[in-house]
Parts: sequence; structure tokens; C-alpha cells
Amino acid sequence: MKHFTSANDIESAPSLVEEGLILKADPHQSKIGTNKTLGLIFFNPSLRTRLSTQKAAFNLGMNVIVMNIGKDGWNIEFEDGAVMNGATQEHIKDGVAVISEYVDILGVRTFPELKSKEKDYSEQVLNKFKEYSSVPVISLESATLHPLQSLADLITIEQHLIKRPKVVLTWAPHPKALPQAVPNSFLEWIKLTDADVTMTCPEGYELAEEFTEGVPIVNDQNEAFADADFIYAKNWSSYTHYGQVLDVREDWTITQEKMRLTNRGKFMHCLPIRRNVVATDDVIDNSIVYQQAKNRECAAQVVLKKILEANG
Ligand code: AN0
Ligand code: CP
Repeated sequence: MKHFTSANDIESAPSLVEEGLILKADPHQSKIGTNKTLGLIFFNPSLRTRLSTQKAAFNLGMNVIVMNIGKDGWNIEFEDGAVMNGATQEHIKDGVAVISEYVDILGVRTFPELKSKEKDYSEQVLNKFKEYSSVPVISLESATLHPLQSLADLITIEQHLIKRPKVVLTWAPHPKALPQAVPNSFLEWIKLTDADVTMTCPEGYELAEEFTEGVPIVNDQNEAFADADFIYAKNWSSYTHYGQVLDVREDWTITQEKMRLTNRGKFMHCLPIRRNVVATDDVIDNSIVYQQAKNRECAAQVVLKKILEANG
């Protein structure tokens, strides 16, 4: 594996899940990262990704340097050929080239602006990191994907040992416009398993076809919940009416009553979660969300280990 920015970068999801679980059982078995450095660059906030990826790197013997570039760095220019006589002081080309002189693997978190579909889905920032970095790049959530989260989610589902689980991805309410990265990525990865996956969302919240292809979309949330083994909830802004929060008449908050329609289904969410908006307290408090968060560590660890193995 060179970079890790989507499911296209891996050979086999089931074997990555299996290796992740082996590392989870014995996190200190390999110190392949000794004398290597991981750089983590954040344009946006993070709790889990930042801490779990650092912990994973420490488990492998790596050193870690972290920078909140949006807050602590110079203003970055992203346009090629820009005449930089305005507010930006450092070109992305120079910044990334320099950071990659200090590290052996470079992680980046960059959210979409949710203004232009074309711009966000072209993954401008992530691709510039890939272009200008002299070392492998891992996504810590990009404009349209969150592969480390999805790998942790697959590991979590696998731990429940349900054959051909029925997995339902459900849209849930939220006051602010959020990216489509988590649900896009979840669909991309869950399709690589034997799970029977359904998506439920209000009309207007369908995701890009490249992700929903082959996935039944049901607009009635209660109907979709019937017999589900896992309910994966997430809010996202509209893809069709790009970046907008649409008026939704029905109540899409996940409640205990809705969870009772499932096959004693487990509630999943990537966190952070707005309690009693996305899901009620009792749903969250009886869920597997902390197990998911814990699995971010072994997911990051298996990815770092694979990259170190492949790149010497
Ligand atoms: C982000 C999102 O929806 O993509 C990060 C989730 C891991 N969530 C928020 O901004 C609340
Ligand atoms: N789930 C997740 O990526 O959380 P953070 O945004 O806190 O890293």
C-alpha cells in the first residue's frame, strides 16, 4: 500500500479487518515504526482521529508530530500559479513538500466547503498532498471520504460475528450542514463485505451514485429498520441540492421505539454525535459507539503497519 485515501488503495477489506483484529489483541507485537515519524496535519477539528492515530503510531514505535495547520500555520494558497500578493503566505506545494521532509508518513484532515460539488468531489486538497508529498499520504477524513472510520466500522461489525448481517445506513437530523464523507465511505467499504446493506433517507438526501449503486434506498425509515442487525446513523447535507439542509417533515431522530423494530439491532455512529437530535440518550447509551471509537486505534495501526511494510 502506498497511500491510504480510499478503499481503492487496499487489496482486501476482509484481510485488513482480520489483521486489524490481530493487532487489537496484541497491539505491541510489532515495532516496525521505530525511528520513523508520522505527521498529522489538521485543517479541521478532531478528537478520535487525532488521538487514535497517534496511539496507533506509538504502538508501532513511531514518533508523531501534529499540527493544526488552519490555526497555527501560515494562510495556505491552493491555486496553482497564484500571484500571492493577498492574504495567503504559503503555497500548498511548498508547505506539503517541506512537511514531508520531516516525516515518513503524512496524514491530513480536510473537510469540504460544501459550496461547490465539483470542487469538493475533485478532492483538491487531498490530491495536492498526494502530489507534493515525498512520503505516503493517509486520509484523516477528506472532502468526500473517511476511510479510517469505515475500516474501524467494518472491524466493529465483524466483532459481532453475525453471518450476512443486515446493515442499515440511516440519515438523521442535524442543525448544521455536514459532509457526505462518512456515509459515502461507509457504503464504499460495507459493499466489500458479505453484509446485506440498505440505506434510508428523506427524499433529496440520496448520495452520489458511485456509492449507492447496488444499495436499495428506502424513504420510509421504519420500513428500513425492520430486522436490521446494525443501524448506522449519520447526518449529511444534501448531495443533489449540494450542501443544503432541506426541510424534512417526518421525525428522523433515532429513538428506542424505532430500535425496537430491528432484530435487537446495534446502534452505530462515528461520533461526535448531537445527543437527542441525531439519536436519543437511551439509544446512544445502549449502543456500540465506544467500541467503534476504540477500533479506530487498531484500524489506524494496521494501515500504518501496511504502509511501513510496503515502503521500507
Ligand atoms: C464531521 C462529519 O460529519 O464529517 C466529522 C465526523 C467524523 N462531523 C462534524 O463536523 C460534526
Ligand atoms: N469519528 C471521527 O473521525 O471523530 P473526530 O472527528 O473526533 O476525529
